[in-house]
Formats: sequence, C-alpha cells, structure tokens
Amino acid sequence: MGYKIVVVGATGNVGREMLNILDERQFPVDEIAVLASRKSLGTEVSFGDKTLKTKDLATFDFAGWDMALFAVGSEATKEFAPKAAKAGCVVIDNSSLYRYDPEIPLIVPEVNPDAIMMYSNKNIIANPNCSTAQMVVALKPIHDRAKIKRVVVSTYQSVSGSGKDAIDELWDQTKGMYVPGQEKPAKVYPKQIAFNVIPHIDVFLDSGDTKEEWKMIVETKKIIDPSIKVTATCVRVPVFVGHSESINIETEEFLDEDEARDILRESPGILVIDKREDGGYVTPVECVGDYATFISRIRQDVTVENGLNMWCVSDNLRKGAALNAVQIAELLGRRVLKKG
Ligand code: 11C
Repeated sequence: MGYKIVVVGATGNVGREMLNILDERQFPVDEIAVLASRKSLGTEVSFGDKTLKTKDLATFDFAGWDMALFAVGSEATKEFAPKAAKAGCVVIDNSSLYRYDPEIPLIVPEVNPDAIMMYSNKNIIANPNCSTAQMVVALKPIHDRAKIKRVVVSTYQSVSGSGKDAIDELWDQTKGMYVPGQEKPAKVYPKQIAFNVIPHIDVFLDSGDTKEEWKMIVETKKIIDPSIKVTATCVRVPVFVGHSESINIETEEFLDEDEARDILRESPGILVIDKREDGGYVTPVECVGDYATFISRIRQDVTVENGLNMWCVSDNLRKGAALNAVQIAELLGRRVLKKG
C-alpha cells in the first residue's frame, strides 16, 4: 500500500522536478493529483510514463490525501496550505511562508531528521531556501566534529532560482548580444544578467542585507544550531541551473583539512570531488540532474586559529527544492505514516 500524493504547482520548474524525482526514487504512490492555478489549468505534465492533466487548486478537496507537496508562491500557499493541512493532508511547503514559524519544522533530512515529529503541530513541514539547503548539508558534519562558531558564505546562484522568466531572460539577452538591434533589456533582474553578475537576490532589508542573505542566516540557525553566526553575500550569476557557494568556516576545535575531507566523504548527501589539479573540482554544469551536494577545494584557512575553506555546488531545483521535499516525504512516510 502506498500514498495518495498531491503536487501543487505541478507545471512550474520545481513542481515538474518533484514529479520526476517521485518517479525516479520509486516513491510508493497509490494515487497522484497534480494541481495548478486557473491560468495553467488543463496543462499536461509527465509522471514516469504517464501524462497527467492538471486540476484546479482552487476547488480541489484535500480530504483523504496523505501528503501535498506545495511548489507555489507564498500567496497561494497562504490560501491553500492551511486548507490542505486542516483536511488532514500533511503539507510539505517549498515557499518561505512557514519557515520561520517556531512551531513548524524546517527540515533537511540529512541534517535534522528528528525535527520532523513537530509536523503534527500544524500538519505543515517547511522546505528551506535552496542556498541554505546545500550549505547545511556541508556544515552539519563539520559542526558535529568541531563545533562551528562562524560562517562567511558568498553564493553564485543560477537564474533558475528566479523561475522560468529569468531563464528566458538569460537566454534571450545572451543571444541578443550577438545580433545588433536584438539587445534585450533587463526585466526580471534590475541589471543585465548576461555576461554579468548581480550582487542582489530578493529584496533589500534595513540592515543592508538582502532577504536571501537573511534567509541563509536564519535558516542555518534553525536547522543546525542557533549559536552559529553566519554572514552571507548572495550573488546572481549567468548560469542556468546549479548554485555554487564559497564557504569559510571557523570552528571551536581545530579540524585538519584531511580529516574534514574524510568526514565529508562519509556524510550523507555529499560527494567530495577534491583533487588539487586542473579541473579537480565540481562546477555547476556538472551537478545538474544530480542529487548530491558536491564539495571541492577543501583547505585550511590559516588566517584564523581554526579555519576551513570549501567550495559547495548543488542542483538548486533538486537538493535545493524538489529533492529535499521528496526526501521529507520519504522521512515522513518512514517515521510517521508508515504505509510504503
Ligand atoms: C533564488 N534561492 O535562487 C532563491 C530561490 O526562498 O525558496 C528560492 C527562494 C526561496 O533566487
């Protein structure tokens, strides 16, 4: 016996990845419903060798369904997630709406699986921001061994994090650069993204940080340990898929770079590719479609007493969104619902 699963926002990048991953990982599905807003109604999506027609989120009855994977914006989530949760369907939400609610667990299964039991507070589980998800997978084993005091992270985030229109903008702007008269103005982003980098993701806060930077700080504390200090600079780069991060870590205890590499190699969800030679590291184009968080360039930071540097790359639509949501569904199945 398997689960009755709903995917909300099934026509978007993340929703489609959720369907691919549910199929790839042979998640025990008895019945699946794919929902979309009115404007995408009737659009067909693939689930394994099947083609499914989207149904209307506004009129869908969640009663009798086990789990709903939400991949829509905060507005639609605010309207429909509580309805699903109240109907007894556990919501796994990819938006930022519930992440900072102390009663709602924010889960990365490799990092804080035990927090899943808090799901019953509101029948809702939150999925973190993509740039946080891959970073906490990398930080947790280091924290367990040497207790992290401070993290300085700079991100290099792909345009797929901003959705389909941003992917089109990078593509059209890049092509337009070569054809006189076809230059495309910036619409999704405040400045040109083709052949450029933009040190600005999400809105600016009074502190001068952007919301994306704030998310990395607050979510890391909630998922791993509130005592970890994080400072972040989040940057959009002209890459289609795959977020990269340069992470500088200061620990309480000394951790040698070789031991750090060994610990990371043994840790769940991580693939270490770290040869000190040309090409002996991972770049975003190589992580696309993969499940792993890739770690490269592990080395001592000798400018502080106990410091490490590393390079971390992952598919932001997978570990950063759809894969993590499906892993949460698997965890909920194993620990709580026990049907599969
Ligand atoms: C980006 N990290 O790359 C964002 C996308 O809070 O779930 C995901 C935003 C979020 O633009």
